[in-house]
Amino acid sequence: MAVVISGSGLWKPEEFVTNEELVEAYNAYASRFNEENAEAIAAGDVAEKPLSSAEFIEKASGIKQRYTYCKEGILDVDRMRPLIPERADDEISHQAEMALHAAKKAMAAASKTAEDIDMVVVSCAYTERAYPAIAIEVQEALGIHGFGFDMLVACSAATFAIHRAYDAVAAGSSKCVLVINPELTTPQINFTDRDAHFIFGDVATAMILEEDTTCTSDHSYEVLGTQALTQYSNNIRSNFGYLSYAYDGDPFSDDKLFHQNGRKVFKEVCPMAAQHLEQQVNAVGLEVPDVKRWWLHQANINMNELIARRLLGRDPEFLEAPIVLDEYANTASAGSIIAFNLYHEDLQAGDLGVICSFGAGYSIGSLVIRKR
Ligand code: CO8
Repeated sequence: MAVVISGSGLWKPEEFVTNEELVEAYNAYASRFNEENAEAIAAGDVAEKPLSSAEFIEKASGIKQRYTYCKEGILDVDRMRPLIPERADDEISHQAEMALHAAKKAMAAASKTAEDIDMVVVSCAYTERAYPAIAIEVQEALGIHGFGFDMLVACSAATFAIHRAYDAVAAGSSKCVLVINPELTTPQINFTDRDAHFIFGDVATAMILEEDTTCTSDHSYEVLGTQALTQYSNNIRSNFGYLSYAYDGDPFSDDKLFHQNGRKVFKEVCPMAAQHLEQQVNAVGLEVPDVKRWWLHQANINMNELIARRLLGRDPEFLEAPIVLDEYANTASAGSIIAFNLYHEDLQAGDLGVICSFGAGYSIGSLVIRKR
C-alpha cells in the first residue's frame, strides 16, 4: 500500500495591500512619530523611526503585494493593525471559515466527501484560541466523523502536519486525512516596524492524503519519503501567549508580535535547507537532478534562488522552483503548498518533486513525491 496526496486546495482573501499602499501608511505613521518625539529623539532617549520603501521591499524579498483577511485598519495611521470584528461563540470562527474554503477545494480535487475522511488536522503558525480546536470546529462544519486536532509548528506547520497524515495512513490508523493551513498572519504583524511590516500575507491551503487503493483523483502523488529537522533558535520569535494574563508587563508590547533577525535567518537557514534537501532526496535513493520540481517555502526570493543554486549548481528555471511571493508574500507554512497547488498539474506520471518548508524554530520539513 502506498500513501498519496490526492488533492490540494487554495483560498485567498479578496482584499490585498500593495507595497506602495503599505509604505505610504507606514511612512506617514513614522513621520508623525518622529515629529511628536523630536525632542526625545534629539536627546537620544527615543530611536527615530526610519522610513520604508516599496523598491527595497521588492528587491529584498520579491514581494509586491499581500492578501489580507481584513484590510480595514492596517493602513490607518491611528491604528496600524487589522480591525477584525470579534465573533460570538455560536458563530463560525475566522480561522475555521478560512479553513473551510480551502478544505472544500481540496476535497473536490480529490473527489472526497465528508464520509471518506476520518482525521482532520489544522496546522498553522497561530490558532486564534487554545480550545476547542479549530480542527474540531471544521470537522463539525463539514460533517466528518473520526477526530481532529490543531498543531503549531510556525513555518513548518503544513509540512509537519502532512508528515503526521502520511504516518497515520501508512500505519493504518486513518484511511483519509484532511490537512488544513489557515494562515491568518496579519494580526501578528507589527505594522509600525519598518523591518517587518511588509513580510506576511493571509491565505488558507489544504491537502488530502489517503491510501492509493481508494484514490480516484486525476492528479495524485505517491509520497516516497518524509524528513523533518528542528534546531532551536531565537532569531524568529513571538512571545504572544496565554501567560500574558499573569504577567504584569504590556500584553501587547512589540515582543508579543512577530520579530526576527532577518539577516541571521537568511545566513543560517539557507545552508541548512540546501543540505537537508540533498540528504532527503538521497535518502529515498535519488539524486538532485532526478527532481523535476522544487516547491520551496516562500519567505524570500533571494533565499529560494540561493538554495536552488546550491542544489542545482545553476539558476533554476521558473518552473523548477516556482515563486509565488510576488502575489502572496510570506504566508508562514502555506507558501510551499500554494506553490504546489498552482504548479503541479502539468507534471507527467513518474515525475519527481519535493515540497519543503523552512523557518521559525528553526524547522525544516520535506516530502519527496512522485506523480502517479
Ligand atoms: N525599507 C527600506 N529600507 C529597509 C527596510 C525597508 N522596509 N528594511 C530594512 N531596510 C534597510 C536596512 O536598514 C539596511 O540598511 P543599512 O544597510 O543602512 O543598515 C538595509 O535595508 C538592509 O537591511 P537588511 O540587511 O535587514 O535587509 P535584507 O537584505 O537582509 O532583507 C529581509 C531583509 C527581507 C527580512 C531578509 O533578511 C530575509 O528575508 N531574511 C529571511 C527571513 C526569513 O526567512 N524569515 C522567516 C520568516 S518566519 C516564517 O516564515 C514563519 C514564521 C511564523 C509566522 C509568523 C506570522 C506573523
